[in-house]
Amino acid sequence: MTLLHFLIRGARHAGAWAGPVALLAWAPGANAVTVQLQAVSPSGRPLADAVLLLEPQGAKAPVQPLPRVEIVQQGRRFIPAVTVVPMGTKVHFPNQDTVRHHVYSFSSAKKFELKLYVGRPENPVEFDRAGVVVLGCNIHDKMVGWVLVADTPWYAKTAASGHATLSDVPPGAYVLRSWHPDLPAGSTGIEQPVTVGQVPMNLVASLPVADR
Ligand SMILES: [Cu+2]
Repeated sequence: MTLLHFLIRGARHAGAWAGPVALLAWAPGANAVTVQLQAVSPSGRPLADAVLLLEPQGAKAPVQPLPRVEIVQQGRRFIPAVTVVPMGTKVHFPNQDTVRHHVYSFSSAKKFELKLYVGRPENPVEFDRAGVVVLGCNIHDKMVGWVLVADTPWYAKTAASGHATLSDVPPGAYVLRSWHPDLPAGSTGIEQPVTVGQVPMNLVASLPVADR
């Protein structure tokens, strides 16, 4: 019996048969685990606003767009500065300043512009490709923000302590992709292979950002 046959038989016995073989790994699993992550600089300084993605090395897992996400313009800033969303999410860009903004991105993952506006633009922007989207404003050069578009359901942004938690991660082989705004422009993050087992685990992502 091949390994594949063994896996299918095992899944059938467990009542987890979910259709195509490629989706087997993502059938709801009782043995999914919690993964605790911390992002740090080379000297060990905790990094806030890092984005950590666990990307399956095999078949992709389906992602569910989030229903309501906003990136506010306030005080001539994007708030939050870093946003991570699953692919397909529509993001609103309400301007709460009295000055007009002209939000745009030239990034390959999403090119768009919201021409000079105040208040709430009628239409949200759909982020339909995975990658790093850099936000700017045509009027205010110093305004910068980032949208990380995830092609995996296991994504998180670190808190001030550098920590983040991913829940319900099925055991398997992954790439941990770690990104932070202080990485060189154009970086899509640092990749490291990771194996998730049957028990909760802790991972540290060391990011080559300059220490301030
Ligand atoms: Cu502006």
